[in-house]
Amino acid sequence: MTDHATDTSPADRGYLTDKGFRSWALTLDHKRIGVLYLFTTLFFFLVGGVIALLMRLELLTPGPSLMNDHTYNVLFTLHGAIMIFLFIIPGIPSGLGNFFIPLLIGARDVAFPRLNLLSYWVFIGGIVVILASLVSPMDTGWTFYTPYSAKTGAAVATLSFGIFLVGMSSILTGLNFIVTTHRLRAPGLTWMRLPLFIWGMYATSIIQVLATPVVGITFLLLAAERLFGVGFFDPAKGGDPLLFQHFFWFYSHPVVYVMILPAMGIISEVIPVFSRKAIFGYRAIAYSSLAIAFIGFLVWGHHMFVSGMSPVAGVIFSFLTFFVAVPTGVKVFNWIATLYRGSITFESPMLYALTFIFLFIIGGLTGPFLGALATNVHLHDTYFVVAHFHYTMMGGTVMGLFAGLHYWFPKMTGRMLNETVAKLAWAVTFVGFNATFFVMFIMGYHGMPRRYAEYLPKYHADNVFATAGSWILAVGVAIMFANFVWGMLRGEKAGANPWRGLTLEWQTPSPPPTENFEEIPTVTDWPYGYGKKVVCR
Ligand code: HEM
Ligand SMILES: [Cu+2]
Repeated sequence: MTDHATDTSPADRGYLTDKGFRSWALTLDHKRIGVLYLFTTLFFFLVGGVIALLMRLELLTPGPSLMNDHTYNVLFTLHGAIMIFLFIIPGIPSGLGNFFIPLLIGARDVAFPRLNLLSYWVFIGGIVVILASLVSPMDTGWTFYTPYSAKTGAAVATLSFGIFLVGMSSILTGLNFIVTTHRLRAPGLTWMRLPLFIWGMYATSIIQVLATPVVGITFLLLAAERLFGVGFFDPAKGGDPLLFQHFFWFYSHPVVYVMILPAMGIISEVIPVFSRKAIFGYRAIAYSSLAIAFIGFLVWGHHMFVSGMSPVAGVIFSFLTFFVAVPTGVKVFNWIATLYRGSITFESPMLYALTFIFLFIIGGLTGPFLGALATNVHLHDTYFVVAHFHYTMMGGTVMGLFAGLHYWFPKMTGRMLNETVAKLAWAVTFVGFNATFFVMFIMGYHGMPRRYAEYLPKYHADNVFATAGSWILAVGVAIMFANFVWGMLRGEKAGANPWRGLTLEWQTPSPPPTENFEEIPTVTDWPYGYGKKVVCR
C-alpha cells in the first residue's frame, strides 16, 4: 500500500496542490474556503471546550475553589458566546456547506466566489474585534440581557460589534448558498432529486438571511445605548428591557434551527448510505426542513414565559411551540423507518449518525417540557435547560458535524481515518457526553439554578459526577482530533468512493480537482436508489 505522505504524487492532490499562505488566504475555491472555516471553527470548539473544563472544575466543590465569581461569570459568557457564534452557527454551514454544496449539486463553485472569500475575512474581522473585547471581558451571559448589559463595565459594545460582523458574514454566506442552489444545479438535478443535505442547507440559509439582521440591529441599538445614552432598553432612560429579550429571541430561537438543520441534512445522507436503503419519505424530510424554518419564527416567546410578559402571550407561545415538534418528529420517524430492515453497517460516520438520533430524541423530547407554560415555570433557568440544550446542540449538532467529518474526511483529504481509533473515540465521547449532561436533567429538576459558581451542598454528588464525565468527554474528543491529524498525514489513500455513496461528490476523485468535475455530470435519478427503488420524484 502506498500510504505515506511522501509517496503522494502532486497529481493526486487535487485542489490541495497549491501551497503557501497566499494560495489559501486569497483563494476563490469554495473547497479551500470551506477548509479555512473548518479549521477556524474547530479551533474555537477546542477553546470553548477548555473553558468548559475549567468551569466544571470550579463546580467540583459547592463553594469557591479555583476562581472568584466574576471570573466564573466571564467564563460562562465566553464559553457560550464562542461555542454559539464562532463554532456551532458557522461550523457546518460555512465549513462543510461551503465544501460540499457545489460538489453535491454538480457545480464548479458557489455562485459568488469573491463574496465567499469576503465572508470568510469578515468572519475573521469579527473574531479580531471579539478578541479585542477581552480587555474588559463580558460577564452578561451569551444572551446579553438588558438592563445589566446596558450598564456593566465590560466591553459590551465591542463584543456586540464583533458579533455583528460575524452575523454579516453569515448573511453573505446564506445569500450565496441560496443563489447557488437556484442557479447552479447540474442538468437534470431537479428540486425533488436534490440531496437532503442541500434541502437542509437551503432552509438554513433562508433563516440566516431573514433572522440575522434582527440580532445585528439589536446589538447596534445596545451599542448606541451604551455609547450615546439613547434609551432603548434601560428603564432608567425610558427604555424597555423586555424589548431586548423579544428582539434577541426573535433571532436566537430561529438560530437553533440554523444549528440543527444542517446536521439533520448530514444525517439524512449518512443513514441511507450505511443502511444501503432508499431514504424513507424524501418529500416529508425535504419539506419538514422548510416547515421548521417557518414555524421557528413564531415561537420565540417560549424563552420569556417568566419574564413578566403578558400571560395571554405566554399561552399563545406555548401552544405554537408544540407545532415545532411535529416536523422534527417527522424527520426522526423517517430516519428510523429508513433503518428498518436495512443492511446496516457500523462504520464511524454511521455510529455518530445513530448517536445523533439517540441523543437528539432525548434533547427533543425534553423541549416540550420546557415549552409547556406550567412546567417551564418550574424548570426555567435551572440545569434542566442546560441539559436540554446540550443534548440538542452537542448531542445533536456536534454529533452531526462529527458524522459529517468522518463521512467526508476521505473526500476532503484523499485519505482514510483509522477506523479502530475512530470507533474508540466515538465510544469514549458517547460515555463522557452522557455522564456529563444526563445528570443535569436531574439536578435541574431538583431545582439547581444555572449560571452560578456556587451551589447548595445537596447537589454535590451530582456535580462530581458531571465533572468526571467532562474529562471522559475531553479524552474522547482528543482521540478524535489526534485521529484527524494522523489521517491527514499518514492515512491510507482513499478511492473516489469509499462508502459507495450515490451523491455526486463521490463521482469525482478524492481530493477533488479545483474545478470539481472534469465534466459536469448529468443527473437522471435521485441519489437514494439503493436496492429496491422507491419512486419519489
Ligand atoms: C422539539 C423541539 C424543541 C422545543 C419544543 C424546545 C423548547 C425550548 C424551550 C421552551 C426553551 C426555554 C427554556 C427556558 O429557558 O425556560 C428552550 C431552551 C433552549 N433550547 Fe430548545 N427546544 C427544542 C429544540 C431545540 C433545538 C433543536 C435546539 C438547538 C439545536 C435547542 C436549543 C435551545 C437552547 C440553546 C436553549 C437555551 C437558551 C438559553 O437560555 O441560553 N432547542 N428550548
Ligand atoms: Cu427556543
